[in-house]
Amino acid sequence: SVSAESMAPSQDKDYIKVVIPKTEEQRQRIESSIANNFLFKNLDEEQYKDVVDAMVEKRVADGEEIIRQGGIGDYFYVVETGSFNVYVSKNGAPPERVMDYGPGGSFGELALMYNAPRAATVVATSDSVLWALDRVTFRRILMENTSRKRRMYESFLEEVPLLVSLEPYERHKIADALESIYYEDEDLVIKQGDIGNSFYLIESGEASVTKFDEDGVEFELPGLKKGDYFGELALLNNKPRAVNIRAKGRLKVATLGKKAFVRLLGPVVDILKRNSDNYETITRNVQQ
Ligand code: 1OR
Repeated sequence: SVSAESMAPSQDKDYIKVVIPKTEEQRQRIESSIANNFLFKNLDEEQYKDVVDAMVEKRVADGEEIIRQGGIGDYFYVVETGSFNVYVSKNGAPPERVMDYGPGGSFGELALMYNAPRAATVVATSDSVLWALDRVTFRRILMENTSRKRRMYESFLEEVPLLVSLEPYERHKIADALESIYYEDEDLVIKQGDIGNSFYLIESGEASVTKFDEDGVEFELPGLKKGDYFGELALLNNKPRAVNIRAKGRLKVATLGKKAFVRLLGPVVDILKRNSDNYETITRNVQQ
């Protein structure tokens, strides 16, 4: 009999791998540049090697334009060192600065994913080092995961009240960083007094909220439902978790790690802070 492995369809390998020779030192610099980048998560060993093999080092000077809005998409870029500004011009208006990138950031995926013109202009704001990945390798290895995740979270994130003021692209970046976790009825999601490392959005189900008062008596606070968020307080203030949160029935949450929370939710930090000002009032009202 023939083993399944030897029957692997040959059309799967119907491409020529891009291999740009590089030194061990370069490989290590690529590895640390992509270590915390969500688009490179969940690659298997071969995919990881193919991506590293295909990357090209690109040194750019302060002021150099890497991508021009309206241009054709050729490469996807990861920042090793340096800094970049992003400008968008809408309907012929003068370009406005919408974003910036530093080490570990990445840009230029949109035109490659959607066969669209470049959506923005990206300019170096210091002498910088980039790693460029060609369009074919990007599409073969990184695209599926990325677009699947963006699609999966898109409609949910559109309906989270906290995030309505964001640009669609900002929600896409959040989707890249999210991971879903399921809890069963009564499972403890957050424990009062613990150190906080994650932020949570409720994708489905409900959660109950309780708090221990100074005498160690646990009392109930208003619960949480789909579209609500929690876990921001400990991250905003670097304080222990203020309450207990438990699943009420089956609960599905999307979580964001602390670094991603700081980077991606910057634009709504004022809303988060304003909303958290109400927590004390709510607690006092419940305790009375
Ligand atoms: P690209 O291939 O279109 C330009 O080339 C890149 O700039 C783009 O991929 C993104 O990686 C990146 N809208 C669109 N593209 C953006 C944006 C952006 N920011 C960075 N890029 N907006 C900024 C959201 C804060 C929306 C502005 C209306």
